[in-house]
Amino acid sequence: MSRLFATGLAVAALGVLAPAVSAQAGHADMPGMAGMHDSMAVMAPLDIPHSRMGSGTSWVPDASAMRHYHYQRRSGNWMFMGHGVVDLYYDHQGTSRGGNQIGSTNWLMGMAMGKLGGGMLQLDAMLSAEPFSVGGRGYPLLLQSGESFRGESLHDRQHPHDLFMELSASYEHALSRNLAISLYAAPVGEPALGPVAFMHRPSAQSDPFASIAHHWQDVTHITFGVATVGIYSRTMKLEGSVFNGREPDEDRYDVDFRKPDSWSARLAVNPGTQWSLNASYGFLKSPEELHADESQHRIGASVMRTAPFGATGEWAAALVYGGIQRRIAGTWDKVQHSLLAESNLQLDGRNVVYGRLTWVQKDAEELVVTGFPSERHWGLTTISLGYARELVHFKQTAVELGVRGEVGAIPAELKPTYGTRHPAGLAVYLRLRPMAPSGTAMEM
Ligand SMILES: [Cu+2]
Repeated sequence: MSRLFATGLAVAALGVLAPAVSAQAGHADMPGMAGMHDSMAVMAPLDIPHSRMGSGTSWVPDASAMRHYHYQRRSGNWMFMGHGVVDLYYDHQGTSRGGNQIGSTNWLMGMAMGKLGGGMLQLDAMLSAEPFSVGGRGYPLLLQSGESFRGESLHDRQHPHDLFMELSASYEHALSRNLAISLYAAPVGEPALGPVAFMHRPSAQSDPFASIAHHWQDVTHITFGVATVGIYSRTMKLEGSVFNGREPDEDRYDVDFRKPDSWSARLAVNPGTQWSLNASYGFLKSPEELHADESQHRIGASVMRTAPFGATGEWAAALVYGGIQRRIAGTWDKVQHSLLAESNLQLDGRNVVYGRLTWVQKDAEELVVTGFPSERHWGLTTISLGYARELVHFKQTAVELGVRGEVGAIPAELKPTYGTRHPAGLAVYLRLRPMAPSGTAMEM
């Protein structure tokens, strides 16, 4: 009951956000869009469009449509934007390791951008009601793993996001016509590591659920204590971060500070408006509370493309690699690899089809499978497909009905555990999010 109540609160929050901002600035009408682009061009160094902003300090292709609400004061010095997604789902995951749940995955984000000292100051706050609306044990998702609940490793469940997903401040300033610097400080935020987190990844935007490689690729998007320095041109950005390497604990309402003991570096390249590539490396000191003596090397690389589709549609795709190497009892273990291919096809203003193919190596301990040495590992493959249709929209908010299925292919050794070599799950959901700005991709 409290889960439904929390979902109601999240919907209400989105409902308040939408009319409050969209009443001030018509998102869909062209004069509004043009006005926004002009003033933002003045604000952002090197004329880099705001559509390039991903999660944290990451980049996505410029051509990616931004589903958001915006509001700009007449003075033009400050601009406010709101993003958000609220899903109400019924999730059924098969086998004895699955489960059924009604709940809500959701996040809301407010951003403020202003001119300061010849540069641009940006303040971001991103919140999620998932600690209430999903619950501490997370939602059923076969073959998923990572983080903990009641002191035990979670498996076949996706943990909820923390109440505070991001609280950050960044400042960007041009050094010359072709070069600028950026500074990012966040009590809760994302270091320059890995691909764009899935909430902000154009190819993952319609999927209410995480990939089973989340902990191999983009899990550091909630990090408690991050400082990042970057230098960039119009097409390239090099960044370095120092941060607290410990993942969020199971108390989802607090901010878990520790001293900055980890670091990362990332190179991003945007050659043209439709592409974005990046590669990163990170050293994480003691990321897991349940394995406090272990550290990790993390390597990541991704290629993203967003292109117009038809008159009003958009096709966003991504290929993501993530690898983890653990140091266990003083020696570096084998690298565990993961690979993901993802696609989001917005056919028109109303219909979207999306899919994801994931392959990841997980070990017996991670999956909590008994009868094998803990380091025994397997390659797991899943494919998920989804379709959503916009039923109605009010103000600038779209209400969509969607269905999402996922089926796995696992080695014979795991068959006794799952009872099948093809564990499968299905979810139906109602989704609220800002409307697709039809034609934006064409404008770019
Ligand atoms: Cu996450």
